[in-house]
Amino acid sequence: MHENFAWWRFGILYQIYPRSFQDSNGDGVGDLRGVIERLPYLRELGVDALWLSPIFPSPMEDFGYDIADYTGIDPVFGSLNDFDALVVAAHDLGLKIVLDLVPNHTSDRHPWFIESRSSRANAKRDWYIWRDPKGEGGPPNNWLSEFGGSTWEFDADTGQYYYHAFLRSQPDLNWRNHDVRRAMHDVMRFWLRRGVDGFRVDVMWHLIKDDLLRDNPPNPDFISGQQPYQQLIPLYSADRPEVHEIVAEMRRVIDEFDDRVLIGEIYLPLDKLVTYYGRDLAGAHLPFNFALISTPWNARTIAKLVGDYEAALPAGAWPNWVLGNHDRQRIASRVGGDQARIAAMLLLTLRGTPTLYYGDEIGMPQVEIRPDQVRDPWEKNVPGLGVGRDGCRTPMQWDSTLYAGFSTAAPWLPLDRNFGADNVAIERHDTGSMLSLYRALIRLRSERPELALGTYKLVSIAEALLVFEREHQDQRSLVALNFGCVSAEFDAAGLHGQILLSTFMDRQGEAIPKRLALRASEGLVVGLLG
Ligand code: TEU
Repeated sequence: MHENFAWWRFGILYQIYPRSFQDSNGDGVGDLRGVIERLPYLRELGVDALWLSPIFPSPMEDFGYDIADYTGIDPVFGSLNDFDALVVAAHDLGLKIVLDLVPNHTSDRHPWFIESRSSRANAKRDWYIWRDPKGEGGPPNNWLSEFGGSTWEFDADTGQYYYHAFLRSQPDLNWRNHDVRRAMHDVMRFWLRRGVDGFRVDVMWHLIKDDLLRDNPPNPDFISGQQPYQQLIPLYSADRPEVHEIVAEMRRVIDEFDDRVLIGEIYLPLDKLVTYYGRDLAGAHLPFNFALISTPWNARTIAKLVGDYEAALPAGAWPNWVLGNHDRQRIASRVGGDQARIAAMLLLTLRGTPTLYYGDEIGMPQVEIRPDQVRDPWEKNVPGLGVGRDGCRTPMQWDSTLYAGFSTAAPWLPLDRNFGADNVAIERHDTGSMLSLYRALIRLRSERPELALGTYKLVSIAEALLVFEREHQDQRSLVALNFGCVSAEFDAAGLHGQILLSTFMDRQGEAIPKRLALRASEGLVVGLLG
């Protein structure tokens, strides 16, 4: 299919954190058979593609982001047969499957690393980043791990340090080594041949490091109380110029197959982020745009963000937007209930592919985790700084039964205490619920091509009211979002049309008057005539 019409442009991605979506075998942890059981729900919701966080064999020290075998399935999730069954069942329903590729690091139990650390002379020694101690001893440079502490771990048996950007049990692969590249390309082909529709590539901007391993400079803006990692600017340890060659090579593997997508997980400022589309757009199709997650929630900053992003995009590059993921605070808790509805309307009416995080469509909150319930290794390494990610990874709330319909056993992470009221079974029958809003937005987006594919134009920002327009082949929609907690008005003189959707689900069909009034925290999509 020609890329201008590719599914990942007009479609909607839905991220599943497999440990927490649906347990089918009563061990309190979600699995692939569980995902299969819930496919009809996803179909009904109206999303187009599922991205699964890692499901490969893993000691689970970072819950699957520490992989011990790239071409298997961890028994906690099922088997390769279950995976094949999932691909068939999803495709039968018209849903695509995107896998998580974690090429930056393996688990320290991966056979490649076990070989690599066995001796300096081992053929796989150079597959990881090994260095002698500096001077009298001590780590080779000052780089810090994202998860706390040094990035260098000393291996007494061979007298050298190895590099790990994350946990010490997650040694980084050496992407300067071409055998590593070839091996990872073969991993990609293995899954692409099995029918997967693409990859989300973990920490894409970390893949290659400075060849001279120069020290990172201190961060002059560091404030005590921030995560220790932020003491330095990761100038030499990430986002190196050579990374683009690696991404382009991955893209060539993707292009060996029809209609597949390459998505990059990249936390960088917009100007750097957009370089990951690659020269001549031969890089990632969608470098994830996480800016909505970190931008202060008000009309002005959001309008500026959208404008800056639109302006930064290279010609022909397709935008995308993300509101949440398994690493960040849930949107419902960050902005509050009614503003989470504004966020939903924004996500699904901006120009670009939206990614939904499981549970956000029912308004799941950041769940409070007691110290004795903490599972996240990052929180365990640097406690008390608020980095814990367990609260956004809690079990999906399906119904009001003992374990929320997620499992027949106590789940691996606690359920939110309000799950009895906030769940799929209840919200499905409530025409004013968050779930009904998401479904209506998704339906509208599929019915109105301007919402999926049209141009974006800022119309006005007045106080807390953001208004923009989307247009495609003479069909236009106006989106008005009230970020404030008082009512607001928009001068609609000369405009004709009707309300297609309110975030409160109650004004559909109203003709628009000369002055369009919005309640506190209300968002509207208006279909314009003429
Ligand atoms: O996440 C990387 C990540 O989210 C952060 O470490 C990020 O670098 C930082 O917040 C930037 O501000 C990916 C996965 O999503 C995460 O779950 C893994 O733990 C991590 O990589 C290691 O694989």
